[in-house]
Amino acid sequence: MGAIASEDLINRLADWGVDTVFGLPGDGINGLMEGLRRCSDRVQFLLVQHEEAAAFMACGYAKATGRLGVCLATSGPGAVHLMNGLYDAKLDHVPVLAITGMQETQMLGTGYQQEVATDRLFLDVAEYNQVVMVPAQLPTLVDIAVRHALTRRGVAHLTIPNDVQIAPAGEAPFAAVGPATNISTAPVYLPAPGLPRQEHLQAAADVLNAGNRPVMLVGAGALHARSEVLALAEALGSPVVKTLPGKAVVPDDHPLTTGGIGLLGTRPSEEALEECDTLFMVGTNFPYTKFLPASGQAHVVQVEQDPVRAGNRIATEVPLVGDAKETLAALLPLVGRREDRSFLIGAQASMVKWRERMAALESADSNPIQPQRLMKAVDRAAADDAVLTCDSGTIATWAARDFDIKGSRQFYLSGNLATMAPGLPYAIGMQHGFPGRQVIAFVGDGGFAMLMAELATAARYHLPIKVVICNNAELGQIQWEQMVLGYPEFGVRFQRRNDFAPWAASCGFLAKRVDDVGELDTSIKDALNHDGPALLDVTVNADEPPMPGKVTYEQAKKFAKAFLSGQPRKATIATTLFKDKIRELRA
Ligand SMILES: Cc1ncc(C[n+]2csc(CCOP(=O)(O)OP(=O)(O)O)c2C)c(N)n1
Ligand SMILES: [Mg+2]
Repeated sequence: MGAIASEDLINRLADWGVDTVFGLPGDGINGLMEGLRRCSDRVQFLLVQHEEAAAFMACGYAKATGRLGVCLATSGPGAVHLMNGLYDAKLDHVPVLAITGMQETQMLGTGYQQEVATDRLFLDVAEYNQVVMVPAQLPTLVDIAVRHALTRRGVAHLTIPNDVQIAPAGEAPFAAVGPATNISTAPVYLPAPGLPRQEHLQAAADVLNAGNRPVMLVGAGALHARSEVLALAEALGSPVVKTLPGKAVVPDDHPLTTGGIGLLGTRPSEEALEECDTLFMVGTNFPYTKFLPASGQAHVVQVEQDPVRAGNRIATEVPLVGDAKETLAALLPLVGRREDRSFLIGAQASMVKWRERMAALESADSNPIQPQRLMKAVDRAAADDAVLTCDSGTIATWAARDFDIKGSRQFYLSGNLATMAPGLPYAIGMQHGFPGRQVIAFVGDGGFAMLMAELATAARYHLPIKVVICNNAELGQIQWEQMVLGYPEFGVRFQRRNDFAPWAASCGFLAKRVDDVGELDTSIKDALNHDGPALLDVTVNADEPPMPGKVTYEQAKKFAKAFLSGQPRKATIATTLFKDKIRELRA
C-alpha cells in the first residue's frame, strides 16, 4: 500500500509538533481521515460534536498553551460551521490552522453536492488560504501555512480536493513547463526579534520618566511578562490597569493593580485613566477608546508586537514594536524610580474601598443566589493554578470582578469577537492541553445551550472539566443593554428555565442543579474535587444588574426611562438594586 498525499500532510503537522487535530469527518475529507488513521501514532484525532466547537477547541488550546491549534472539517457544511471559532482566533490573534475538504477536482465548478468554494469562503478570515492542487505541493504548503499562522498570529487555511487527498504522495501529474520544480522547505520557524532599537527604548524611557501620574494598561500580549510588568510599575509608581483578556497579567490582589477597565472594570481603574498624564500600554489593542485618556491629556508610550497595531487607538508618541517581556526588561534599566508615589497611593486607597464594595455584594447569603456570590464561591474553592474559561454575557462581568487571579491561574474568554459559547469548548481544548490541571468553564445558560453537546466530547475523552452554569433563564447581558439604552427589555427571556443537569448526568458527568444558597459551597467543593467531569446548574437572581464601575448620569437617566416605558419586573429589579446599595453602604 503506497503512501497517500494525506499522510504527507499529517506527518508534516507532527514534524511541526502538532499532536492533536480537533474535528469531525465527512465525505469531503475521507482521504484526510485515512491519513490521520495511518499516522495515529503521531497525531491524535479528537472527534467533536460540532465543527464550531472544534475551531473553538483549537483556538482555546492555542490561547492557553501558546502552541498552534489545528481543526479539521469536511467540505461545504463542515467548513461553514468552523467559521465562528476561526474568527475568534483571528480577532484575538492566536495561531490556528484549519484544514477542509473540497469536491474532487474533475467535479469542481459543476455545482456538485456540498460544493462550497471553501477557498473563497475563508478569504477574509485567513491570513493564508490555499487550495492544494497536486500532492507534490505537500508538505511545503503545510510549512508555509504554519509559518503564516505563527507569524501573523491568525488563521491559515488549507483546502484539499477529495481526489488529491488519496492520490499517491508526492505525485506531480502534469508536465513541468517552467524552471521552478522540486519545491522543498523545512518545518522550522524562529520568531522575529523581540527588542526595539535602543534609541526608541530611550525615547520611551524619557517620556515615562517625565510623567507625574503614570498608568500602565496591560493586555493579553503581556500575559507572559508578569514580573517585568510589576518591576516597571514599581519603578514608575504606576497603577496597573488590566484589560479583560489581560486579567491574568498580574494577580488581582497585588497592591500595584486597580483591576479591570471598561464596562466590566473597576471604578479606581476608570479614575486612574481619567487622571493620568502618562499612559503606558503594553500588549493591548484595547478597543473601548471612551475609557482611554481624552485627546491631549496624556503622553502615550506603547509596546506592541504588530507594527500595524502600534499606536492604533490613541495618539502615541513612542509606539515601540517588540515582545512585551523582552522590551520591558530592556526598558527597566532606563527608567528611574519615581520618588513621588502620591498618585499610586491615591489609586490604592480607592481600590481598598472598591474591594469592600464588591465583597459586600459577594457575601450575601440570600436566595435567589446572587451571581457574584456564585462566582466568589468558585473563586474560593478553585486551585491556585486553575484555568477559568468564560463566555460573553453578564458572566464575564462576574468573572472579571469576582474571580481573582492568584498564583498561576489563567483566564480566557473571547476578547474581541466576544462571541457566545466558547467557554465549554475552550475548557475541553485546554484540559486536553493541560492534563491534571483544574479547568473550569463558567458559562451562561444561553451560551452553554448553544454548544452543550460537547459535554459528550469531554466525557468520551475522560477530560475531567468542571462546568458551572450561571442560570438566569435569559440572555441577561442584552436585557441590561436594552434597559441602558432606555428601552424596556424585549425577546431576551427564555420563559422556561432549561434544566441542564439531566443531560450532563446522561453524558457521565457528576451533575447537580442548585437552587438554594445553603447548598452552594458544598456543591462547588464536591464538583471541583470530583475525579472526573462535573457540572453544576445554578439558579441565580436574574434581576442582578452588571453595573459599570462608575454609573454616569446619562446611563442612570436611560435606565429610569426604560422603567417608565414598561420594563417588566421593575419592582424586583428595583428591590435588587436597593438591596445591593444597602449592602455596599454597610460595607
Ligand atoms: C454568537 C453570539 N450571538 C449573540 C451575541 C449577543 N450576546 C452577547 S451576550 C448575550 C447573552 C448571553 O446569555 P447567557 O449566556 O445566558 O449569559 P448572561 O448574559 O445571561 O449571563 C448575547 C445574546 C453574541 N455575543 N454572540
Ligand atoms: Mg443567561
